[in-house]
Amino acid sequence: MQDIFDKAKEVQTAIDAESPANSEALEAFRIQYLGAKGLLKSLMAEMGKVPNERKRDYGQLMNSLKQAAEAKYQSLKEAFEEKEQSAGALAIDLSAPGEPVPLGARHPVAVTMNRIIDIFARMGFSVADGPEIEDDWHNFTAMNTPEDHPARDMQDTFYLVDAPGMLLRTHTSPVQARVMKSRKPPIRIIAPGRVYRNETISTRSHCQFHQVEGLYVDEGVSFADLKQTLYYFAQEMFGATKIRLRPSFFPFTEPSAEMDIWLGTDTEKDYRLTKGTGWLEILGCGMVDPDVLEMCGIDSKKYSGFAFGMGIERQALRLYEIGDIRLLFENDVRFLKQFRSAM
Ligand code: 2NM
Repeated sequence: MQDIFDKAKEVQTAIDAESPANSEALEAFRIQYLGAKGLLKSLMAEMGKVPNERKRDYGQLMNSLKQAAEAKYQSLKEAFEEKEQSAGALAIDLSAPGEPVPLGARHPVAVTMNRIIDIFARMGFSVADGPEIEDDWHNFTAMNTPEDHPARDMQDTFYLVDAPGMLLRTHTSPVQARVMKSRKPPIRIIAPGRVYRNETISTRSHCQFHQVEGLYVDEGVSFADLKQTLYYFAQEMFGATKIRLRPSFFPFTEPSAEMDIWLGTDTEKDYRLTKGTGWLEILGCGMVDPDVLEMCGIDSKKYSGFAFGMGIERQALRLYEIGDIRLLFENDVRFLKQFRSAM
């Protein structure tokens, strides 16, 4: 009888003496004393042998043993967990190379556009923009485009089915129309942006592309101003030494011209690009038709202006020597990341 109490007291001494040094030792401690086959369970099983008048004492002894073991287990467990966590934090190797964060790159069309904007900004042009969903008046009527002009055809222009008279702008000229209507000269703006045309002639052609158009309206603006402004642009943009203006036609300008830059035929590339002429076509331009000025609320007796327009994709292809326009719109990062250093 006394044996059982002695045994329990021994276990109590043992528990008090235990000091597991790590979580593995603590787990061994838990199994040894508190486990399903542990010492406390087997001591409890001895209860039957205890005489009735001492059962109460034995029960109390068992309770205090259990509490002591559990308290020791809990407090050490928390201590070890805390220690492991802070050890884990210190285990980070600060000298290890970081995960690379892939840097984005500007799209070649955006870079080209920004270069054009930058050059005209140096000559006092500011950027204007407007809606891509336009009305027929701003896109065509104000631009002097007759009702029967092929550009107005359903085949060429995307009209909005649910909004009669609305369309996707086919050029950025409606931006110029909006600026002329809302501001007084002097007006010196460029309108860069996305335009839409239904060009299903071949798989290489696109329904969506980018344009930059420019407009200068003031008293006494002349064709000489047009020529010098575009010559400066050609020098800055392409390093061109010579330009030429060939007569052309646009409904919104009179006279109208195409501007070519001189590349020469010295290299095979330039020979091929210029079809042996040495001249490469860059943009269209002209003096704004007085009818256009009047439709946009500008007195054509007092003011005159010049305007020009160019497609961006073609310039981007040439500047970056990209062989196929479709590459610009496939969003393949293997292609795009090649322009990572572009501005
Ligand atoms: C071009 C060519 C020539 C042009 C004209 C106008 C406006 F609004 F003043 F009438 N904006 N853009 C223009 C003139 C555009 O693109 C080839």
